[in-house]
Amino acid sequence: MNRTWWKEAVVYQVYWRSFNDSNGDGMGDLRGVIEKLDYIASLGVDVIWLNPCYTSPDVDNGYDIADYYGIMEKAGTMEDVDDLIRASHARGLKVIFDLVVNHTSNQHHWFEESRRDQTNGKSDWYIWHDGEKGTPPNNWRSYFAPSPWTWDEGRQQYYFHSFASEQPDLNWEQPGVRQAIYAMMRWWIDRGIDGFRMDVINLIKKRATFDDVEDPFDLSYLGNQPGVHEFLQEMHQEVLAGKKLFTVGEIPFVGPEDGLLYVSEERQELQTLFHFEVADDMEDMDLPRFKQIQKRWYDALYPKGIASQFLNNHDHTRQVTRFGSEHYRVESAKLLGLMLHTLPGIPYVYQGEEIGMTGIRFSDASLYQDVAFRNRYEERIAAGEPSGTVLSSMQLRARDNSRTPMQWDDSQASGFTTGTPWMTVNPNYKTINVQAAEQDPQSVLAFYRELIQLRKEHPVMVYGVYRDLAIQDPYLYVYEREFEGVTWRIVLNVHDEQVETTFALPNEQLLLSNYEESASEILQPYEARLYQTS
Ligand code: ISL
Repeated sequence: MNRTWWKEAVVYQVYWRSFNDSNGDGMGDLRGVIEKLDYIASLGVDVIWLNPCYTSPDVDNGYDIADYYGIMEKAGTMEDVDDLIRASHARGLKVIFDLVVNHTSNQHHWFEESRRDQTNGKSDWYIWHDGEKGTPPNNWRSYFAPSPWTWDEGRQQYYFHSFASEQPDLNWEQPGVRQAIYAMMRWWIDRGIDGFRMDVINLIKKRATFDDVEDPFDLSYLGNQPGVHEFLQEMHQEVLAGKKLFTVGEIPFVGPEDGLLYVSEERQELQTLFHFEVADDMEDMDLPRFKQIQKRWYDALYPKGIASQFLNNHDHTRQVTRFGSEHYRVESAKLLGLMLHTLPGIPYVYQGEEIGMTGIRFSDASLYQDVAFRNRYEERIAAGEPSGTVLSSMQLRARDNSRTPMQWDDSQASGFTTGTPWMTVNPNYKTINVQAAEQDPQSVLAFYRELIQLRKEHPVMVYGVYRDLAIQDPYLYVYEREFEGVTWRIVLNVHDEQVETTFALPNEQLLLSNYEESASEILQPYEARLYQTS
C-alpha cells in the first residue's frame, strides 16, 4: 500500500449543534466551533468532519437540505463558514463537509418545481410513480417511515423517499440532476473545503423495478444496486480527480467484497468508506463476531483499499454505553480507543468520545426529538403496542442518545450554552467534562492524545499487516501489526472480569496501557495493552 496523507489521518466529527453555542440561543453554531478549534487541534487530529449546516427546515437535523448554497440560520452565516475553514487551515486542520445528495428537503426549489405538474423542466428530478391514493406502489419500508412512498396531491402521484417523507430522493438517472450536484460540489471545493463525507452515497442508484420484496424490514433493497459505480466514477472524473481531497462514503448494506469496489485505489471512486456491519448489525459487543468482521474486511481490502474505524457517531449511541461498560467507563473508553486506533482503518473520534461521554437514555418518550425515533414510536403506538414496551425497546439505540451537548465543564448546561440547551445535557456532566479531564493525567482525554500522537510517529499503525492471534477467544482480542521490521502486539481484555493470559509480555516493551500496573499475566477488566515486540 503506497503511503498517502489521508490514510494516515485521524478524523474528528463535529456535530455542531451539540458542540458549542456562541450566542446563547441554546444551540451550537459555527462560531462556537471556531471558538473551540484550539481544543480540537490540541487532540492532534488532522481532519474535521462537520455535520450538515446547509439551509434546511431541519426535519432530520440538517440532512434535509433546502439550499446547498446557503447556511442554516441556526448554524450561522456563509462568512462563518469561510472563517471556520480559514481558522482550521491556519491550525493545520482540514475540513470535510457532509454531502447529502441522495435526497433533498421537500422545501428545495427543485422539488417544489418537480411536484408542480408532470411536464415541468424538473418533473423527472425526483422519483414519481403512478398509483392509487392510499395504496403505495409497493410493500417497501423507508428508514424512517412505514412506506417510502408519499402521495402528492398536486401531481396525483407518489414520490419516493428512502428516509422521511420530507426527504424526497433525487433521480440520479437524470443527467441534469447529476450535473447540478457536481457543480455544487465544485463550488464548495473552490470555497476551500477539503473533501466530503458522502451521506448514504450508495443509495443513489435505485432498483430497476419497484417490485414487492419478501422481507420489507430488511432494507438492503434500498442500496448498493448495480449501476451505482457508474455514477460514482462519473462523479470522480467530474469533480474529484486530481484534487487533494478526503472522501469517505457512507455505504450501508455492503460486505467487504462489494466494499472494495467503492474504495479500491485503482477504480477511482472514493478513498474510504463506512460500512455498517458493526454499527447497524451488531447489538452490543459480540467479540468473536467483531473479530470476524475485522478480519474479513482486512483480508478483502488490504492493500488495495482502506476502510474506517468507528463505533459511534451522531446516529449511534456512545461506544462506552453500547460496546464497553459504564461501570468500567474510563477503562473501557480507553480500551475501545486503543482498539480503534490500532486496527487497520482510518479512526474517527466523535465529539465527546475523547472524554468518555456516555449515551443518555431518556425516560420520557417526549424528550426524543429525532424524526426516526418519533416516526417509529408513533407507528408502534398506533399499532397498539404499550408505550412502556415501545420506549424500553427503543431506548438504548435511539439516535438522540449520542446527540446530547458536549460536556465542557461543570457549570450550568456543561459550559455548552449560557441559554437553555436544545437537548437535555447528560446529568453526568458534573464529573465527565473536558475541564476535569484536562486536569487529570490519567483521563480518557490524555489517553486519546497519546494514541493520536502515536500514529504520527509509527507508520505501523496505518500500514502494518494485521494478524489475529486468538480469533476464537471469547474475551481476549490479541492481534499484531507489522511494518518494515516493526511489530506491535495489542492485547485487550474485552470483558468485565480478570483474565489470565500468556499473550502478556514483560513490561519494558509496553508502549501504552490503561492500567497503572500492567506487568503481570493477569489482565484486569477492560485492560488494554500495546506492546512493541520488534
Ligand atoms: O441511524 C441509523 C441507525 O440508527 C442509520 O442506519 C442511518 O439512518 C443511516 O446510516 C443513514 O444515516 C445518514 O443519513 C440519514 C441521516 O438521518 C443520518 O443522520 C445520516 O448519518 C439521512 O440523510
